[in-house]
Amino acid sequence: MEISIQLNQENLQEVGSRMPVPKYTRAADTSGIVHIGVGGFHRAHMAYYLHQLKNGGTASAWGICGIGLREADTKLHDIFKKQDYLYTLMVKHPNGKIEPEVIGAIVDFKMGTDSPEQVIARMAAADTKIVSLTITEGGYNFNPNTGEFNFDNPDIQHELHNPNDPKTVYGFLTTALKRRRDAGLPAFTVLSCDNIEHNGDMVRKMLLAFAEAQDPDLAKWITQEVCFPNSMVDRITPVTTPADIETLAQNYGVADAWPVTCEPFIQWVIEDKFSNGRPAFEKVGVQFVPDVSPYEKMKLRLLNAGHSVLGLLGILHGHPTINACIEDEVFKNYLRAFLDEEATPILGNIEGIDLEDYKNSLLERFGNPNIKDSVSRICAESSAKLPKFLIPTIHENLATGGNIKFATFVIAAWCYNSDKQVDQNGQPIEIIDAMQVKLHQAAKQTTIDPLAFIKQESLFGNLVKNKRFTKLYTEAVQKIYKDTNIKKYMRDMISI
Ligand code: CS2
Repeated sequence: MEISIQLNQENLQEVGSRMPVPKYTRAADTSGIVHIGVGGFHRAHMAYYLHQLKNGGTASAWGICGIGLREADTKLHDIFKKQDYLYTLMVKHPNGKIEPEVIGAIVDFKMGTDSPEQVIARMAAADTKIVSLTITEGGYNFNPNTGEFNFDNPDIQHELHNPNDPKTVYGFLTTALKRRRDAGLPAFTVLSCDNIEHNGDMVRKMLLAFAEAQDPDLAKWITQEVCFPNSMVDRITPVTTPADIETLAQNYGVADAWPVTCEPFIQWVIEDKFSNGRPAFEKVGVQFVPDVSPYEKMKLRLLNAGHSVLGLLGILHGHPTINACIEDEVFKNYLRAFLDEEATPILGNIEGIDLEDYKNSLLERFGNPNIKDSVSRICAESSAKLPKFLIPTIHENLATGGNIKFATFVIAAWCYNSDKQVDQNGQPIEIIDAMQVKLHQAAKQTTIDPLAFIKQESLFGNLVKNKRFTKLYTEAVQKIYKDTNIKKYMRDMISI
């Protein structure tokens, strides 16, 4: 392949001879959507849907202004700016085929840490109609046990009293909404795209708790004017690796410092409640429904929980990726047994969905050998994920007398990983988790008190009081602490 061309607006035509590029005109001032948290997922999902819509000739007035609220977002901001906010999406098919395409839906990017004012101004601008979020499960600032807003966070305390120097999404949203109200502008929609059941209701409840404490009149206005649709989002988006950047340069001659890779599958189900208009996303396959709850629950309790089952057991066993887990018959059958015996019974009937087909397709997606989704991505921030993905399933099965052994064993593995931080071959496991220190402190008491890890009430609620659970859990941790060759225990549990 000839010398690589730098991906940017000026070179777009030339890049277009090597891969598909946007067919539409891009302008920084067409940003009806302001998006907080421009990770790989947003770029593979919402930005891609908008890109398709714009390519089809509709939505020309819509664009996305990305926002970073953490210092860590500076790296993307700097790279992105040099590329005029263009990036390559590399769709990776199971047969090895890669389909790269340049996405142009993001037309601007601002850092809240550099200048809160420019972010507030953008959100408060007359043409902003939607503020969407992918701030991760941990970004919502709630206590997982009580479900209430966490006022102890020092950033929250700061912005509560300094509305013009916001730090978190809540400070930015309230200050921008206040400006809109004072200027007589309509409110924007707050659209959560995170993996949380009732994600719209959740952000609404948290934002109102914050606004109530800051400015009760504003809270009233928000209650009346702002829509918070619930949505279910889905597309597996692994972490970009140096090999992906290399593939793009070598095979396609395009220099992109931060491409995004993803699976072919994509899904978005949203409640059609918008305060101030929306793009016609239904034209590109987005489903608008009156109630998204059954879809959310299905996805979180099957796909996301399934990921955590494979990730937490796989990392201890030494499997590097989710597809390596699926290639291992014991892991694959264990996952299927968890899905069939523990997750499915609590889902009930979901209208229009065949759960058998859904689970079969999940196993295929997880097994995509070209995706190489690392178990470390899945295990990252387990303390924010498991209270949403897996622990409620245990609670619900305990209440109905359902099976809990597969999920319980996963919790025991999580405890062991948090304590020892090595896999069964003695290789270090890097724990990436905002609660890493607390998890480690609790887990390392296990040999003295087998239930020490479960006593973390903010994660497990009152699980420690349930005898059926504690008996199974104690047996599971004792087994793992005795011998980390978990595969033999897993094999016994699925009897193959
Ligand atoms: C994963 C998700 O973070 C996780 O643990 O389960 O990122 C998952 O890949 C996406 O939700 C897929 O839509």
